[in-house]
Amino acid sequence: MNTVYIGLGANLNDPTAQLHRAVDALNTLANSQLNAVSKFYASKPMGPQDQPDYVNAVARLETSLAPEALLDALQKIELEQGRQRKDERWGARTLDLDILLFANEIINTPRLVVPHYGLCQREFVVYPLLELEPELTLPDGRTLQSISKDVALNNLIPLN
Ligand code: ROI
Repeated sequence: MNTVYIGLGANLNDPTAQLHRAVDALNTLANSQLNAVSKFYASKPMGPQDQPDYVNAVARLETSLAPEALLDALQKIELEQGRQRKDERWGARTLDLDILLFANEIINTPRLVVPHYGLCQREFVVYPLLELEPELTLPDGRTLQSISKDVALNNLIPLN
């Protein structure tokens, strides 16, 4: 089994309900055990500002799925929750599930880059992850603590 962290985000169609549904779906994922979910956080949109605020969270999963099999499963959940893949980059979405970390692996394939490229810049990823894993060290040896010092909270607000 590998420990995996997944970023959850939504800003359309009742984002909090979308995240609850996604947590339910992660709970029933094959060959996997969901064992922690951060608080839900309200966050300001990164990218185009003419879209609603987001709700974000991070989940921790133990899984025996291979990385791309996990990606397939997450994309299936996104589609089941009405995600429409558009050409527009950084637009509003009903649900986004990102593999942030997969064990201590560094993955670079056409479909999957892990650690997730936004992991070290995005307050809505760094702080929920820090809530779950205050002692986390990334595959490159940096600590999440040290990374968080350079990431402004930017109005990130815990909702629960
Ligand atoms: N902004 C916030 N606050 N949260 C997200 O999950 C998020 N996801 C995205 C973009 C459009 C980059 N902005 C976001 O994909």
